[in-house]
Amino acid sequence: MEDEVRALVLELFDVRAVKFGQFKLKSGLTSPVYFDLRVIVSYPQLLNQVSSLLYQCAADAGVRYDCVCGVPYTALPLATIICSTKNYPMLIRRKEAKDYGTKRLIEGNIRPGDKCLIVEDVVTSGSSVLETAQVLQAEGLKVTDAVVLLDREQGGGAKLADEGVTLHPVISISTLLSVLLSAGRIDQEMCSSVERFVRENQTFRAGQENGSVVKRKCEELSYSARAALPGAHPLAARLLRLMEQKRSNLCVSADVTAAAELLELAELLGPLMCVLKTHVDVLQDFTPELRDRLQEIAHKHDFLLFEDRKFADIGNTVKHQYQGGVYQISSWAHIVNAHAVPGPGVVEGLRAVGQSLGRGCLLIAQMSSQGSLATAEYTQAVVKMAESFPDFVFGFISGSKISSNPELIHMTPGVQMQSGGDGLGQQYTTPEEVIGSKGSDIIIVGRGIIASEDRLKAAEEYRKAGWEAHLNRLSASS
Ligand code: S5P
Repeated sequence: MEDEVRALVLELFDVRAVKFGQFKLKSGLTSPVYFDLRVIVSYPQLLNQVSSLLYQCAADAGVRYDCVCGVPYTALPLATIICSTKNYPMLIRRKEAKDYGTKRLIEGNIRPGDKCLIVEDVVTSGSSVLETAQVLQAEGLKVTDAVVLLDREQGGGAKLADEGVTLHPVISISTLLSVLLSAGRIDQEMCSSVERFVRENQTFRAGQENGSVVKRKCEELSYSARAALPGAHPLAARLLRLMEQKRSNLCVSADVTAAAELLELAELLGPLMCVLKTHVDVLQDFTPELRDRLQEIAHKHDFLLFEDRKFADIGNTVKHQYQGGVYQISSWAHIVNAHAVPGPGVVEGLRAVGQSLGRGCLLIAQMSSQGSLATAEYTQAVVKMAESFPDFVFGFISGSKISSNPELIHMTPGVQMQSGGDGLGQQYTTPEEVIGSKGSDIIIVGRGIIASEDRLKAAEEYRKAGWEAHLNRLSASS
């Protein structure tokens, strides 16, 4: 296969499916190499050649499978050719987020228990392959292997292995570089620059500690390092910076019904928290003066205001709900949140009001309540939606870390010192678990503090527990 791979690398270079220069990636990073394998559909012979090598790669590795699924979209024609020429049934994964919930996620005849081979064009972090594997597994299929044309060797193989999927690459980036270098298509300087980029942009590695395999995400950065990332939303950057300065990842959920009590809490706990979360519609005496006072106190103690309004309507309606009415939320709340269930229109409506004011939005990807209907597919679709509004959505309400993008912030409600519930469906997890094991960034604590006899003391205990869990997580990953 070596000669065939060598010929293929040169051909990919010649049709500009592999490019060298300076390319801004979705993550905001500038990469010296870029792969655009979509172009190969214009070269039927190349398309056949790639498909045949993918098939051969799985065969050489002794992989047995009953059906094949291509990761949408570039790998779809490749999977089609493999299935049609080698006589395998094919499955198609739907990708359109807007169809989740109403349409099937997989098209084709699913036979639970069958083994499905995944086909992909390029792997960087491995998350697209993993997502496809999870959707297939949710339908009862077994997924243990994936073939990929090009592995960028940035940690995708290790991440997939960690999730029980073996990656079989036809071409690794090191092979690609050595073929192009020896053929004189690139010079040593370019080769070294790509090698350096690959080395410095690893997304995952697994390490041994105390004899057990520990997952280590290399993107485990301090809050201030994340604030400095080029793609961080300005509000996220501000929040991450103040978290570092105040040594606090505590958001207090001030669910009280009297304005005076809310102001008292803001003043008392201001120095300890990074965010004050409100439900202004439960106040019996909301006034425009309250808004002004809250803003003054937030400014004085350097925390952000988060109105937990959970918008969930069509774009035009949420626009009015955000801007107008009695509460005029957009005029004072730095942060709001929204359910993704109406589709992207809800974010577009909110963004039309909030973006020019420098506001930001969190999407609700999971809920802490028992029996929540947010399935794994729903959560994945929310992550996708967030990624498509980087100028307004800067994170999630979720039970755990659901996106490996360090520019996005995860805030987790349902936190108390003891796990348990409240008799009305709320489920509690401890700060150590939320920040330490589940990888979230901010704990949202309501009654754990509000119902305590000494609110200041309780808030300090939560701040300390959340912060120490964060420091422990950082040191475990270094
Ligand atoms: O899934 C969720 C999302 C939110 S924002 N579960 C939640 O509990 N919340 C909010 O967090 C909820 O509305 C309340 O304001 C707070 C939790 O309060 P606690 O008293 O149970 O800590």
